[in-house]
Amino acid sequence: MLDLQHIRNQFPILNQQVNGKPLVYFDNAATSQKPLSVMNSWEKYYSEINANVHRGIHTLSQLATEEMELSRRKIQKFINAKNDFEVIFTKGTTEGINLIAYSLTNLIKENDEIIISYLEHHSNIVPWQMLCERTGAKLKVIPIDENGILQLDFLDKNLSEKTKIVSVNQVSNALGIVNPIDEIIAKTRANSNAMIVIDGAQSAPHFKIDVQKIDCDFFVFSGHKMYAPMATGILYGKEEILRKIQPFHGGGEMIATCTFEKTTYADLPFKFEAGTPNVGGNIALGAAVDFIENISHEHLQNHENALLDYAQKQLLQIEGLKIYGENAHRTGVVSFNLEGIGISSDVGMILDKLGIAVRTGHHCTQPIMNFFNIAGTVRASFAVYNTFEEIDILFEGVKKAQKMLG
Ligand code: 7TS
Repeated sequence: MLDLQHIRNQFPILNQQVNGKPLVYFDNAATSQKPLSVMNSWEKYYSEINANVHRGIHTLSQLATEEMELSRRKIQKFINAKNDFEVIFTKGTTEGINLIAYSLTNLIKENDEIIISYLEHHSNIVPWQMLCERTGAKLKVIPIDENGILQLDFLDKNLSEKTKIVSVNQVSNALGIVNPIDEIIAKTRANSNAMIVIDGAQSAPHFKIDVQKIDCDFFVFSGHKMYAPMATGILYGKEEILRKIQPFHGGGEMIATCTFEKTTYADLPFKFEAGTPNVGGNIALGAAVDFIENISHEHLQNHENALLDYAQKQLLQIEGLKIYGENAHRTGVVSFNLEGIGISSDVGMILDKLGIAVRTGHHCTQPIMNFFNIAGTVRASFAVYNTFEEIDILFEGVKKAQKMLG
């Protein structure tokens, strides 16, 4: 069993009043709160170690380098990458996907095809559109049904030797739907030579990730959604492909030799890590991995699934409340609207007055909102420190909002 009070004690931010009410933080899909161990790791780095990495022979620089590389190895184990140099520090999922899309430019030609899905966050749409603009490639989109479930027969009809990239998320941020990436990857491997990119922004905080078992070519996620500081993230890439593709940013640290005539690039992972990295953040991301592993994925997931089941059961008692993706396999998110209340932020504002933090609007997934013909939803998203009592507070809050706005 999870010792919830012990866990909550590690998140001092939760222990406060907002608008005169105890804070109920249900905006974890946007960013999670940070435990003391992560904050202590950050503080220790800046108060005892701070120095630039990979470039100094002095003691602090070596210490900073050791700590950051230790964190890289923790993350390697966390996602079961074969090699630590396949783990590249980024500032988040957005940067990771942009890096891949840019670095693949030379391998993509006119009329090649890139497949994404209807459930993607804008950051798994726009970088591919930009790649299409640079190269003349075409973007294709796996459709969804009214439950938000991906229609995979689309892949049977559309995968071909023209398909060069398939990029999908493992969990949808707007609806919480868990996508069948095993099936998507199996179909892709069987019917094309496409590279497979998995956006794990909403899965890495919840699931055990095994990139070798998944057999993806790239896996990207954000540290700040899994208890680590802002502007941290990871791009995993298979060695063979990382060696083949061009760097994203040019500059310090990513070169082997540099003359005005020609520059050769550093080995992995440094080829993709130009400039001074977020050393303190990258080290604290290792502390966030420790935090999750100390709880264990099993406990974390059991608790989060129980929260979701309870939230859904409670909210569905409210007449006129519609949950999007209600019948799909979901994790961590409940996304809903109240009949007759078209502006989700009106509900969000009332909930805020009650101390409840939810996200409202399109959640950077406008195509999903267009599909359902809505401007946005109210989204409550859960983390390991959330409680059933907090869901009761949400339930009462939504009923109150309905009364006030109805
Ligand atoms: N992909 C998915 C599936 C996401 O949920 C997000 C962020 C991103 C990519 C981008 O991550 P970033 O860390 O680079 O910003 N999603 C959300 C959200 O749902 N609310 O705020 C940010």
